Amino acid sequence: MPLSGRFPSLYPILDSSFLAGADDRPGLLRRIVRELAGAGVRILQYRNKSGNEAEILSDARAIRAAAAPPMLLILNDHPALVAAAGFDGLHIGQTDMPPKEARAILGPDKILGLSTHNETQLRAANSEPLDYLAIGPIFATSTKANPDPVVGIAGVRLARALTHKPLVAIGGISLENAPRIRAAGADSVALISAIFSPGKNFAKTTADFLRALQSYN
Ligand code: TZP
Ligand code: MG
Repeated sequence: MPLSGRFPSLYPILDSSFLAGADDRPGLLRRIVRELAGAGVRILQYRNKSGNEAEILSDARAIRAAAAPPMLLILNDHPALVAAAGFDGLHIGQTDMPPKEARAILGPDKILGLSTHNETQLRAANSEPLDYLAIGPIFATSTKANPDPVVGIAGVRLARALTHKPLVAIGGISLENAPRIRAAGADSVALISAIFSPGKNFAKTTADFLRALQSYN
């Protein structure tokens, strides 16, 4: 579990749907990683809900090739590909394999995170071999298919009271609401559409978020 020091306050998640139709997919991945790293991002998740293993591995390797430490790279959903991609960890959800099984595949040195959506799941996750917990959706989101009910800022406060593990808030997070979420006790905010939407400047957007969150660092 190589998470040392404070969990990075900003956790961008690159969903593969953002890459659809790109003329130069590895080139776009390279540009994204370099712009985020240049802005100060220290953790990035790659999430692909539709591609086959070959596509996921190829994207992940392009991301790995462009990213230098200290940026931590987390793969969504595919424990068996983490080592092959040279990634630092895995993120799983409630319908994926149990954390202990994922940990057995990853070994002790990789980061493992789990999505939770309510008090029961948070309490259960506390005693699992997990390096961080995500809670959400905090606000309404159109990024995730069939999202659980929103938990709001009160859900962040409750989650903070229930776990000592690093806590990542996700779902509908914007530049405007991010500071309130951190103030409610989340260590980090995870973002998909706030960063990865057509026409966004990745470097500027992430720098704006890091600035908005910096009083909490
Ligand atoms: N899990 C809970 S909400 C969500 C996921 C993957 C989607 C977050 O996307 P956005 O665009 O930041 O609301
Ligand atoms: Mg999953």
